[in-house]
Amino acid sequence: MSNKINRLLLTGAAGGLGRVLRRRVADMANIVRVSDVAALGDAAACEELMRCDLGDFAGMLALLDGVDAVVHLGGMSTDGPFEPILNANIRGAFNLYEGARIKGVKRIVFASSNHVVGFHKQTDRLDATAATRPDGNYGVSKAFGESLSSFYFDRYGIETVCMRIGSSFPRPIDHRMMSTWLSYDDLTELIRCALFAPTVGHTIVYAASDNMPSWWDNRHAAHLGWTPKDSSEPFRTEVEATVPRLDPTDPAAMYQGGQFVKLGPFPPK
Ligand code: NAI
Ligand code: 15L
Repeated sequence: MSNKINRLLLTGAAGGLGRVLRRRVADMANIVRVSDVAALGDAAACEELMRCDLGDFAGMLALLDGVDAVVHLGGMSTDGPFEPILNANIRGAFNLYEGARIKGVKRIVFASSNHVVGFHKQTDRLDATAATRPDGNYGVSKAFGESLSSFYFDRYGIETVCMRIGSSFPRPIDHRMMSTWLSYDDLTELIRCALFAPTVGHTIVYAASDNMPSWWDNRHAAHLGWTPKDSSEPFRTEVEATVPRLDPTDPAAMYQGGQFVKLGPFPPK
């Protein structure tokens, strides 16, 4: 990839990260096509707005028309009943990759999640070869997206960087986030690396700032050239003084997925 994309599609642009990244990806492309099923507000000078449900294949084909690369944030972002996750995350991922194949899109940056490996212990240190151990319907749907993107690379050469995002919020607010926090600046630079590294193939990267203790090892993503600059450490005193510690036998304290490992079941209605 050169140093500016012509048309970049940002899905999930009305969400928490989408609203932050809309401004931050503006210097990465000549045109940013911003999309969501929800309202998107006013278009900035470089933006095209397109409302679309990720589960609608015809809508997806229109969304991908003329697009060179995608930052895919759209979808259900927490655990819950299967149907909405099926539509947004599973059918939505299929529509995106099949649409990308048809429309000739060459690279996708996929917002995966730490919940793909949520049932590994917090004492484990994982690299990209670790077995997936999803902690709910949501984690399973993100594992599907990772698997689908691997297939579309091997079969059709569409490159993907799967960002297993930890917790990307303004600041870490609990003990678990001391390990999982990802600052907005580090996320922005990871997306830049994922879009512009010469070759990414199919890469899995743990998207966390330079936190201690670290649960994740990015040796297999070194070719991205991404080095997180921020750390949860400056927030430690405040978190330790204000947030009670969980009992160490609480599954939320034992497993990387935290409270997600205790959610559900979600029986069909
Ligand atoms: P969010 O829930 O605030 O935003 C997701 C957006 O996707 C929303 O604007 C929603 O309207 C849109 N969406 C949902 N279903 C849709 C559908 N069927 N069609 C079109 N759009 C749909 O989530 P957030 O925090 O901004 O996260 C963005 C992405 O990053 C998500 O995919 C999430 O799973 C992933 N992620 C975020 C983490 C974080 O710490 N914020 C951690 C790990 C992963
Ligand atoms: C996620 O995957 C969610 O999208 C986000 O809302 C947080 O819950 C995050 O994981 C986390 O694990 O902190």
